Amino acid sequence: ICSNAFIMLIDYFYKVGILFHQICVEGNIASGKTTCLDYFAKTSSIEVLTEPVLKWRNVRGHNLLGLMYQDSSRWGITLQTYIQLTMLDQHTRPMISPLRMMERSIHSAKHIFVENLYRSGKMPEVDYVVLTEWFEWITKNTNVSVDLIVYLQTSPETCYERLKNRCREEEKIIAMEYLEAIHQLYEEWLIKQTLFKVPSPVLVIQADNDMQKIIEKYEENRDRILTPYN
Ligand code: DCP
Repeated sequence: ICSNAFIMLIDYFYKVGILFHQICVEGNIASGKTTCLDYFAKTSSIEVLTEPVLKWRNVRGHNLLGLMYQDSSRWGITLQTYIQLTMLDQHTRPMISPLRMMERSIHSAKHIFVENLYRSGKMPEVDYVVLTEWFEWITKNTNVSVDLIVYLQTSPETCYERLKNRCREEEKIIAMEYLEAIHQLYEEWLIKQTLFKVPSPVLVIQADNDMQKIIEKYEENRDRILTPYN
């Protein structure tokens, strides 16, 4: 009985967001999010959830990411519906450590990527409205809260260079304009804060520099990132 009560108490704390510190790393495509997560995974005792890109590339044999880049007007809604599901799964997964860092969030999926498809005329209003209804239901009825956003701020040019170097097959088609559009939305959302409600405080890390300098910045900001209620 005692251990059941303890589990229920921890579950309650998790649901209301007490005791747990959930950090999301945000930034443009190829801004260095995975490297950031890997670094903190290696140098501290936190739980790290990387983005489920592998799932998006193989949903029962279908490559949704590839389809979206081939024809975003047709497949944008398909990919984003699935991404919303995988993000919901990540946010609501019971935490196995008091500190958790995850790559992106359900919030940026909606406010950046869905928004970009809609604004660029690649997603019809009807699809946008349905995804919005889903998103609003999820944010109202489940705990997808975030305690801190670490925003890796880069220039679109840097991301373009990194993207070319890493050569992910589906992404060969990505043009500079796409990275610029994503960058603008991130700046409006997290810096100007004029786009949508920001779900948590934001810590900005300049991530245009080489790896060594960026790691120095992670070290300088380690306490601010990993200490709850800072
Ligand atoms: N993507 C998308 N819609 C989303 C989230 C991501 O279309 N809601 C796409 C953009 C990329 C791919 O998925 O082509 C992987 O996304 P990320 O930029 O998040 O992952 P990276 O591995 O590129 O991040 P980084 O290089 O910063 O580690």
